[in-house]
Amino acid sequence: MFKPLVGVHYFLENPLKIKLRLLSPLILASLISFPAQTLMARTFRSADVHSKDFPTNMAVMHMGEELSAATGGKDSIKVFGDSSLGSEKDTIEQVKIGALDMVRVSSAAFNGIVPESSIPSLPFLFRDINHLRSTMYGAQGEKVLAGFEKAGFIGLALYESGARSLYAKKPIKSIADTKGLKIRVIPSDLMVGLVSAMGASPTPMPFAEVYTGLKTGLLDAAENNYPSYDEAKHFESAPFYSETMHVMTPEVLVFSKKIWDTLTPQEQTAIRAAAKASVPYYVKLWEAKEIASKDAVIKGGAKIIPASEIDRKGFIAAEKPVWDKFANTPELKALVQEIVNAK
Ligand code: BDP
Repeated sequence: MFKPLVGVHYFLENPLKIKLRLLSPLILASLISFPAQTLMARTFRSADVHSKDFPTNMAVMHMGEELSAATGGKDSIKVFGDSSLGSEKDTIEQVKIGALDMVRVSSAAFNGIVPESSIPSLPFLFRDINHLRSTMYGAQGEKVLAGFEKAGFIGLALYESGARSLYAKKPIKSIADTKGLKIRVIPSDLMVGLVSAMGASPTPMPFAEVYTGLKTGLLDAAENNYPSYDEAKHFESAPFYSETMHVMTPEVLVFSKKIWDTLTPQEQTAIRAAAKASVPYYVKLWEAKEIASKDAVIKGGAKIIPASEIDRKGFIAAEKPVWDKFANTPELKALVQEIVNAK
């Protein structure tokens, strides 16, 4: 039987290391005596749980092209999708210690690390997608991103992720229908609190494990937007998608502060600009993906319970305590108020 060489993957995924190995000790020594960033081409590695053709990854690849153009080919980005570098929690830890350059995750994955990241995850905060866009792509989004620096991350961009809704093995129309259900959540205190407030039983676990969790019956339900429900084939075992639209948690793209501090100011500016340029590119892809995924899950056998059949008021009332628990400082409360007041 064919046995893959252990080293092959390593080399394929570490082009910089290969290049270093090919250099003679003499050249290597002379390189080390110069500031590395002025000499070496750099390929920043970025992780994601989604597949290569998902809008988040296409946006980061687009950012890589912009960055490469801005730096005359010196800096570029390589995306590692499909949780190949680990769960969101694992990859955040790698970015923190500088073992990985970048990661794109749900901002909920940062809730326990960056208090500001909890604000856009407050249940029923945004009235609709335009409310999210006018705030998260504006001044309030910048405040959320600025919060990452204290925790050792450079917040580069937020990307909308539509609304997350509950899906289960039975239709859910009101809070009474969630009682006692084992519902998977992103590992985050806020998401645990959100599902507990429904009277259900939250089960935090990484995205890549949810498919099996639903299939084996370890989970009764989960919650996500149409594109993730479609991509991960969760509709196969949880075919009732109830448009509760309880949260509009955005995605976040972050850079390792440890590595950032070794870059030149010009590189930092180019990275920030390329990240910002990827947002409108992403939004177009995302809008098309939401429509295509809704069609795909219906074709795959999912039954949609539309928003008009959901007792939204009942859910909103139950979720009020979550706001008080997570918007728990004067600064965070002020940020919530700014968002609520925004057009
Ligand atoms: C998706 C996000 C992804 C999360 C996933 C989840 O794009 O970052 O990992 O939800 O539920 O919508 O874990």
